[in-house]
Amino acid sequence: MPAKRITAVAAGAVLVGAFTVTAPAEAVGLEHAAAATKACPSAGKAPKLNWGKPTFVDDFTGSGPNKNNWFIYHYPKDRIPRVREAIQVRNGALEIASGLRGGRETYGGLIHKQRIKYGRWEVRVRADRGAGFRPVVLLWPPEPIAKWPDDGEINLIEMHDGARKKALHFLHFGPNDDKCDWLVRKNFTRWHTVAVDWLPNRITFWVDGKQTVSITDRKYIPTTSVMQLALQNDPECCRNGATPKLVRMYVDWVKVYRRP
Ligand SMILES: [Ca+2]
Repeated sequence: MPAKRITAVAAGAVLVGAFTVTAPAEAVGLEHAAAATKACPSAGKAPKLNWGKPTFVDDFTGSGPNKNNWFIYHYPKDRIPRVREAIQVRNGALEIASGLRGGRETYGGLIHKQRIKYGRWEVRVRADRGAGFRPVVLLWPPEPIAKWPDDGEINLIEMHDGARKKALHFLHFGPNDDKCDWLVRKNFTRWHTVAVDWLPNRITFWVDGKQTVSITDRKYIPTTSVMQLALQNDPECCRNGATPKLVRMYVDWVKVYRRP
């Protein structure tokens, strides 16, 4: 994921990427815009687990996210301005509409309030085409109780490609921000279900019910903090003439499972 993502949780200022809300960032550097950093070795197929029933499900009905479950970012004065106006629920799906409001670029995101260590997260997601915007589904270690990048970050999917023809699974871990990513070639203007199983000895990514990659190298597996699911439509370099005023990311549903 790009190194300068800023967000917040109910607990207060938090850092997503490299900077906190309370300590505003320097330049927006959007690394890994196109190429894989490193493809960490896959450990082969993960054994099948029985995750049982989800401990949390949101089908996004009604007119807005349930605020008992979700914290909506609203930091209009930040260098990367995130605004609650970007968020709505419509036609049975969450929409995060990032783009031009009042002549400036604005972004949207929200984070699930449940903090879990190990589990499975499934998210049905798609996005509009639009260079300049990177819809992301990720697990984030909550500050101030956790520290980035030391406590890691697990990106189920990062849609870095404005054409939405490909996207990335992405891991960050350790004080040196070690990372690896894997390309997923799918048309993300259509619905896809992305998932991750996060266990102390293995991380497995899934797309549409099929394993895409599974790793067992402990170097890349966060083990030191709880995580929260975040849904964000983030900045990416750069808007072009074909980018619509607002670029939407859609989430049909979310399911969370505890470690069996
Ligand atoms: Ca739905």
